[in-house]
Amino acid sequence: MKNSQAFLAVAVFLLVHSNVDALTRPSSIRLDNNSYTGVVVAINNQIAESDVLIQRIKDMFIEASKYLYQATRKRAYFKEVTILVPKTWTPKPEYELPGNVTFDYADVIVAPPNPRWAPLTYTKQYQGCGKQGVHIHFMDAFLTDPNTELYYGPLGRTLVHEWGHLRWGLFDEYPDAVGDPDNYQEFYFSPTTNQFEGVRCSYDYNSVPLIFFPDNFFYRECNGGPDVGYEDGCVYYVLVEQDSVTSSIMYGTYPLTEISYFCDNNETDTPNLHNREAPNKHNRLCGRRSSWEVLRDHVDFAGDINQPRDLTADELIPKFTIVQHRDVRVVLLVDTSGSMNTDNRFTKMISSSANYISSIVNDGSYIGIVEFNYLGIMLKNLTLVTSDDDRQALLDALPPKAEGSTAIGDGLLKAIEVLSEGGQDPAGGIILLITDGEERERPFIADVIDFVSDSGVIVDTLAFTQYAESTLPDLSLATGGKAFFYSNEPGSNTLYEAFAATMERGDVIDAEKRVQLLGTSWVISGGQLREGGVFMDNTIGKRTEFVFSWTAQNVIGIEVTLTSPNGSVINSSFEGYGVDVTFRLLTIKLPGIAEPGAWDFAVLNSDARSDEEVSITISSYPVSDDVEPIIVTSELSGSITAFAQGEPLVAYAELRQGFSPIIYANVWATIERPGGFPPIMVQLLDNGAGADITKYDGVYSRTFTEFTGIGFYGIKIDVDNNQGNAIVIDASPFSKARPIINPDQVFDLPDIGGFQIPTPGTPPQEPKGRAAPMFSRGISGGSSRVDEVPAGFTPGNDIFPPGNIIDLRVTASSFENKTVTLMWTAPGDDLDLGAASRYEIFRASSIIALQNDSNPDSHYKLTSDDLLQGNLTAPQDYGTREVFIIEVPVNASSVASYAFVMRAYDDAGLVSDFSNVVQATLREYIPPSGPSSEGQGGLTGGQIALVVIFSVLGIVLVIGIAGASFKYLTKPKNTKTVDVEGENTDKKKDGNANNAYVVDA
Ligand SMILES: [Ca+2]
Ligand SMILES: [Ca+2]
Repeated sequence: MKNSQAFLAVAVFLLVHSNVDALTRPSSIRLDNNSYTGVVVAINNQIAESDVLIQRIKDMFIEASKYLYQATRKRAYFKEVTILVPKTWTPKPEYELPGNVTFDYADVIVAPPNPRWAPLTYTKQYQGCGKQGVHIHFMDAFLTDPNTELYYGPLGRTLVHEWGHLRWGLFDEYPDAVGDPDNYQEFYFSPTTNQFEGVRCSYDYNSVPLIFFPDNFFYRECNGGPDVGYEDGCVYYVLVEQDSVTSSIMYGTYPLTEISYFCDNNETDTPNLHNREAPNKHNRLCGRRSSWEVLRDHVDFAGDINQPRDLTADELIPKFTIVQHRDVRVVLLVDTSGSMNTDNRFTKMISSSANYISSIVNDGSYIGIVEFNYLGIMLKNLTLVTSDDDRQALLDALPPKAEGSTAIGDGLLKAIEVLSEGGQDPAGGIILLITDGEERERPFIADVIDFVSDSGVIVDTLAFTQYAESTLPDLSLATGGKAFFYSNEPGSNTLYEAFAATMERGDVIDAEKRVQLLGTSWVISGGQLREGGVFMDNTIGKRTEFVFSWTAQNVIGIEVTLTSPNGSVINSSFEGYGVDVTFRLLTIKLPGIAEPGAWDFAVLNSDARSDEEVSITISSYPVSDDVEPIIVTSELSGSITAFAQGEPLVAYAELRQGFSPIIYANVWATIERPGGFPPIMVQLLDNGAGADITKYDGVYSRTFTEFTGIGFYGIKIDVDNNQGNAIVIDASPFSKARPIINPDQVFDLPDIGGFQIPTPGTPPQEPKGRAAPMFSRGISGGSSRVDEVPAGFTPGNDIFPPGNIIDLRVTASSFENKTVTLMWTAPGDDLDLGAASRYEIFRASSIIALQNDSNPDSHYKLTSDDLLQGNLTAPQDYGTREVFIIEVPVNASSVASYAFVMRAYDDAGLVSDFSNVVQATLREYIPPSGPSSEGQGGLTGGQIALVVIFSVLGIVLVIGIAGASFKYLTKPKNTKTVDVEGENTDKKKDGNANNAYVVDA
């Protein structure tokens, strides 16, 4: 295999990674000279081999490049795109080596569906407005099924919409019942026009207010009107035929050929003018700034860079490089300098290396070993692991002792040499660098970082204690690697995690991924027993291992007893119970499939005289290919945290089974801190507030603010089922983005990849799910480094204000009682932690009045006299739902409207930014609702077919609003003519001001 790889290595495509307000995940996207490069599309290894799919991806980018160039008014296009195909596909000569391209860090993934969004494409975004997201997720059928383009418009346009989410941190401008359920509304009252308006951007759409009755399967014009509002369930239905509108791409109606741009704030350019009043997610998270206002502050365009440039059609065609996953090659680069003898660092490193070689390395991987002290020394060349003998040969090569200086740079060069043996290209090889000390010998990391990065190797770094070289995260970042921190304190076990991460780069399918149930460390006093447990869920159970390491030399330091869920006891007499005194490892391997349920373990320090440090790692593998395992991944806001500039550290954990998000789970982060301070635990929440921008997407978020000084902050994530409450999302039976079609043509919509296209106007429902199995997981969340603290800082200082309220909303209003009910999630004293001390709530006539005024606090500030419920001076703890009922003056005859904005203070007088602004409408007249007043109501499911058949003759509904009559009729399935381009001859404008139209039979 080695030789054939060398022959195939016609070229290696290397990506330069950078840190653009990124997460700890590396990104190689750049915009230079109007050209996007470093864009990675990765195809999941569960996707069947398909040349058509590759071609569709290429076609999509070719189209997207032109559309992006137009949409950015000649400022950006796609120049270079790398497509990563899985190892499971047949190798081809044109597939290049993957270099440092991996599936996990790709920008666009083609993968099995996430049922929360399927069949639609979505962008996973952890952070917020203006920040880069995680990836765009296409279901493969969405790319290959011709129905996609019929109903959702050209793929290239879909991609540019998603690119707005991914690269620039823009959000959807359409009402989104799935992605933004708490804030979903179709219409709002505009104090500017004094009318009820549909949520949209720009204003210039032709539309009709329609209500859909899924049980009867028909539409009719909504009761109500622009002056009084519409009945519940009414949707703003965008028509296929438009006159002047040209924006916006983030509104999602790009199937209309007219839609060519992102909204801007130029008041004279109405077809592209941003709608600042619309209560959508974009306005809520981006402070009501238009897409272009966000873009002009983005690193791609800030400072007037990438100004418009004329390019030919040929120049806009991207260059594609296809690369393929290869075998995993790892060099362990271990620090054997004298300082490693301190605090048992060396023994722990060797124990975990031995465990890695024995248990974690997958068959078919290549492993080499290099040590460094005064210089780098090869201990074992790259060895293909296929047998126990291969593993033993590697174990025998582990270094026996540590002494001397620290030459990290030379170690890196030696490791690259090992990866280059036999003329192989080192690109794509992984170096796991484990070190505890500052560099003493040249070359330093800084001397070799460019060479290392150019060679295409990936360097994962494991910082061993606070003293570890502070350029390690930079080295990981520059090479697309991951930075780990091991504190050497009780509770920390990232040592094992860092090793396991190397295998995950090997294109392992989920069904073959190692799952870590627990990773921790304990100090057990002499002669004492300590007990713990894990829950073995029914998705895993193969190759289950309980691994314990101890530190005392040349003795068996511990004894372990396991108790299975049915009460069987496993001890040293068990066949799978093994002890290795040389590497200080006690391993219990369970044969077959481990019994699901609660496994308890007890560890005895058998030496009565001294304390023992015990590391514990419990892992298993998915039980079969048919059951998808529960996977937990995590990210931090950055591998470096600018605390001195007031930046907090944000932890994110994502929980899924296959690609289905798991919600309502219990997720905790433990953060280890420098300076000898105890670790802090915070609960991560999927609540759509504070640091969490999307509710119920299976991404749990929380800020951490309790810094104790300069050094590494290591994160551990623990997850469980929350006492049986966790749910795996199966389906969201609602279309977040609607296909743009005539309402008389929506019958019998096809499916895409097995997911029915939801009929536009289908009433939103809660996501559907199934109970998650009982499970528990404990993983490392990586680490972040603080280089500088604010002037005069001592731990405990109040540095952070309360968090910004991003989910303020109006949940009720009463014209009769003259009340408005506001709801939001309480911020903390320090961002997401604790409780604030008081709230300020301002009331104005309109959102525009607030926005046009540079001092929102010049508007009326509520006092306790205005409140029927709620207390301005007693905010609740972070994450608690606040409900305030506010009395407002109502002088108008039928409709009154107020905008509200608020902020929170802490006890140190620090204040949050203003919240999102909401507009409350109080109206006297509530339009009646129901299927219709013409006897169409009450149709049962069995009668739907009759409706469809009779509709050939025309079921005519007459609605008596303002004297206008509109007709809608259903059509039989066989007459369906889908036309998204507005060429349909069945309809014509009726010419009235509402732009509603009549459908003739
Ligand atoms: Ca979330
Ligand atoms: Ca504070």
